[in-house]
Amino acid sequence: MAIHKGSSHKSKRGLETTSSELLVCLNGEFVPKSEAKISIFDHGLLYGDGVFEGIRSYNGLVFKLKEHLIRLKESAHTIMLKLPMSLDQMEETIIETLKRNRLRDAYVRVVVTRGEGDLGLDPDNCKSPNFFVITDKIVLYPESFYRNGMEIITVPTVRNLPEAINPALKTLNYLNNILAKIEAKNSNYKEALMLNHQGYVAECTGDNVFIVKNSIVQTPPTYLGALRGITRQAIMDVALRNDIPCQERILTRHDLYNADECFLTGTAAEVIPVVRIDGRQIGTGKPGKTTRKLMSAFHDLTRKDGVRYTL
Ligand code: PXG
Repeated sequence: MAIHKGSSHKSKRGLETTSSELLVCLNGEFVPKSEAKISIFDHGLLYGDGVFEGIRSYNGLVFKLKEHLIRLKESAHTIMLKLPMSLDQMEETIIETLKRNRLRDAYVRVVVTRGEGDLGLDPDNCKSPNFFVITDKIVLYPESFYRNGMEIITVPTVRNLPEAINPALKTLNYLNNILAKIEAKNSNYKEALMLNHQGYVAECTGDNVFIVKNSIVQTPPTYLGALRGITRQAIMDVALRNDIPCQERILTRHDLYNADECFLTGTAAEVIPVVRIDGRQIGTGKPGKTTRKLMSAFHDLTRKDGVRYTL
């Protein structure tokens, strides 16, 4: 990891250590990754009962930090999980973790679990939530996908029903997405297109989906079963600022197959062109002009917008 050589920290046992091991923040304490442990009775592990966020920092700027923390707070509120600290304190903790690891460019994972309980589901038996922050790197897709575009496939697993586990919630319960990912990987694809229970396009396992048709950028409304992606919103804002019309529209697979362009958005993936879906070529089969323009505008935005920190 990118901790500078000779960085020192106090471990849980109070020993001063010198290591290049990643430091994580667990319930307010900075500990080496190998010492960060939580109970096997934690309901986050036993039941996927908890919430999380994935955030990026670019060159010492944390992108859309407030938006991510608000989404975390809202997910927690809906599952009646009380966050263990204020959003301002969380912000400080995230920045401090980045600094301690001397990371200017990083992927940040923020997790709040229901905490340690007993073997029953009842969340009231969990005394206090566990909160941790991991700052690391993430590489989801090879560089060539960004240059040449990627291929995706529709999978049989449908996106969770909004009336069951609403996909707007970013909870630790990701099995719906993981099952879809497994189905894509079984067919040698790296990402899956997920439909909702009515057969409309919802999103991918870890990314929102967009098309461009007749110069109009379109993405499914989130009520059809998609996360309100922070990158999705950033792209919609960027499009409008660049005078590119952008709409939320109910989309079918037919709309995607016959789009001029298609791309996915996500914190980890950023903006990635899609050139083939279920064996159908999209547009020219190469990343489209609007997609490339949005990729570049998004890149510029991440270099100038965000919460600044210095190492
Ligand atoms: N939809 C889903 C289901 C997601 O999990 C996004 C869209 C994009 O949202 P943001 O706010 O990041 O623009 C996500 C987030 C992975 C992985 O390994 C992906 C996400 C989260 C955690 C892991 O692919 N994507």
